[in-house]
Amino acid sequence: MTSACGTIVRRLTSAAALATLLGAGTSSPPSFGAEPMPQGASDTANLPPCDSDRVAMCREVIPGAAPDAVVRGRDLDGDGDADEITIRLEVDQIQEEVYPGKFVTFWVFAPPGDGMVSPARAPSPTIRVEEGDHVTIVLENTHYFPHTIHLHGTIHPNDMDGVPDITQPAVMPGKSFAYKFIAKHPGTFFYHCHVQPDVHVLMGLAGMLIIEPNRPHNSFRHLIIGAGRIADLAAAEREAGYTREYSLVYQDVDDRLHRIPTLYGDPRRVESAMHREYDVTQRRPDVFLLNGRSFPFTLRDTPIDVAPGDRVLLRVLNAGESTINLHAHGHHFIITALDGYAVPPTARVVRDVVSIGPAQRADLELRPGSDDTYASGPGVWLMHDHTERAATNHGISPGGDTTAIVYDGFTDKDGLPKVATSLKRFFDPAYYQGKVPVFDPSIYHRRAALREDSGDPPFPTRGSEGDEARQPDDLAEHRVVAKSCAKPTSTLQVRIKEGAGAAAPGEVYGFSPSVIRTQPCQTVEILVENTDSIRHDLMIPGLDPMPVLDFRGPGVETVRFITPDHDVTLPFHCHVPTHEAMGMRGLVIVGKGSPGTAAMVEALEHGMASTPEGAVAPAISAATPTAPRSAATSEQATHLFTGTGVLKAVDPRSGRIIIDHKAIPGFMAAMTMSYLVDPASLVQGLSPGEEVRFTIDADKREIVAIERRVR
Ligand SMILES: [Cu+2]
Repeated sequence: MTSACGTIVRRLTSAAALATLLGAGTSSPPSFGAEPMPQGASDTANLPPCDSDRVAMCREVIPGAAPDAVVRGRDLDGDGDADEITIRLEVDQIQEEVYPGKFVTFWVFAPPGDGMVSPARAPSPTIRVEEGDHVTIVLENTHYFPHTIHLHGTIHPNDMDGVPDITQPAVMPGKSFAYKFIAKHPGTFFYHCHVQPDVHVLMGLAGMLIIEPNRPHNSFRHLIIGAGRIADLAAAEREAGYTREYSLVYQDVDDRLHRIPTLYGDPRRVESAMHREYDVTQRRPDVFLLNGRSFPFTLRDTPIDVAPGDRVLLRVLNAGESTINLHAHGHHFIITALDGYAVPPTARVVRDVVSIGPAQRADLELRPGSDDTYASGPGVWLMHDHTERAATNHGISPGGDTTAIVYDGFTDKDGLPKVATSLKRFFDPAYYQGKVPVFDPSIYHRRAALREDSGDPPFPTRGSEGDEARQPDDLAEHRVVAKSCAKPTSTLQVRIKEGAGAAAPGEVYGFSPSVIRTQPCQTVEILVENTDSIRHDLMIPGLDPMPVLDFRGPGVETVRFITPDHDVTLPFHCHVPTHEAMGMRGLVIVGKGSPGTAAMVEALEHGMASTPEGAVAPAISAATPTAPRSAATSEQATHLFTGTGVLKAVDPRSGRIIIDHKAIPGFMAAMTMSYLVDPASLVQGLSPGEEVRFTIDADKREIVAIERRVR
């Protein structure tokens, strides 16, 4: 990663990690006779990006992901496309706003992030490979629990089945494992974690796996973040006459389970609460998702865009625990495949409701148009699970996994379908908190107080437990508090360990030592030994320029920086999600440090968070129960900062941008960051490469205004 002023040092790949990637590592037995990679291919991060002319030895560019997240290897069958596909997946804990005001914590598989930026989102990415491909999925377990990947429905070797204890041990925190298989039968499949699946699958460690039939010159993207529209149809789909294709992943959430990881900071407490106290037989789903979102966000994220005459392939996976009964208004589905195997053309049935049980897949064909048989004509047509509770958000309608079939020309400037009245009230969090009357009160023709009723209602109600508040993210802890001094006068060299091999009792990952004492105006060189086969991302965010060292171990790399010219205490942490909470935090003490430093050191050594008065706030700690953001917070004065930068990626679906921004005085050093833009419609029309000026609300941690810069 580079930034405008080059302050971020990013080390990409260590020799040991590379050996693993190339199949020579000790973490897994090679299950097919891969020949050694050609010379000069040793650093995958330096491979060129894939383009249509270059079929082999290249890397796919995924905004926000490390350059070696998806690597295409050699063309083994000589038909003009790459047949060695290596995909790296970490396990991230993330929080997503699934409908207005509702934040849900997920565990997802995601490609490694690029420093400050992470491409992780719910659901786990859709993986696509070609029949005959030699596929390597490297699971780098960056999480604090053991995990595996089970390839559901595919033909693969027994020792690649990913079932802990039965076929192999689970992949421990800080370890990696390469799942290798040759893709056989083409179709729509499923991959998921098989450790404690009653919890891990439902937390989000599940995604769609598509095996495309083998065709010449069949190049396509191998990872679709967040599932959804598949823009680049593979050869066999084009051959079959399809013009558009969608990956649709349905999930249902019992939010009581998803709240647990944010309630407890100690992994032993999380284990006990999730795996022994939470009882899946008493499960009560209340959030229903299509591609990680509920209505109305589904309309923005996964509308089924069609045109008359299209033939649309919907690949549907039920990654939840309840059967879905998928229904389209005005259209009939033709069921072309079930569980990855084709329904013979003579046996195909047409349905307006398709029931899909947990883990099942159905390939459905839509024939938009106006033919009196399959389609009723252009417009905006609802498509939803006809299990009525699944069309609600915690019992308030409309919500859930509802989306719409939207004909071309029926999308508004704000990216939402053109509808008969307005969707505005559904974007107000108050609506789904039950604070807004469903019908306009003026229809009752009276303004008097409600008449008295008596007793408790004889029906189940929504319950009084508060919705999960948005977790504070780490932006606030990344504010610049000191500048490096201009003329260093001395030098200090320190060696530290990071990772599972440096964890203190009760922690999963750690730094050892975690307190580094320096002097003002000193050049500091920290030799960092990463004990793990995953990446750690050491960061000292309070210092400008910000020192960063992100590399995959095991191995040793160095980060250099110059301390400020005054006494100050600079907390540092690992920026990989959850690692800070699981023990990877420390302090650089310059001179005597900030007031209250002794208490911070004390807290660090006893695994407690502390924010002494006058000291730099230490990063959010595991031991701090997360207080819900009170209503008062939003009433306080907002803190607005203005910045400029160049757009690296724009996702109008979710209203997220990745921006390489210059220093934002008083707020943050120059760096590449991913931000939500609110409202999402502000990103309409912006594209990567454009220079923009933006205003960020430091409390909401969202960009609230953005405009193109006139050069
Ligand atoms: Cu880490």
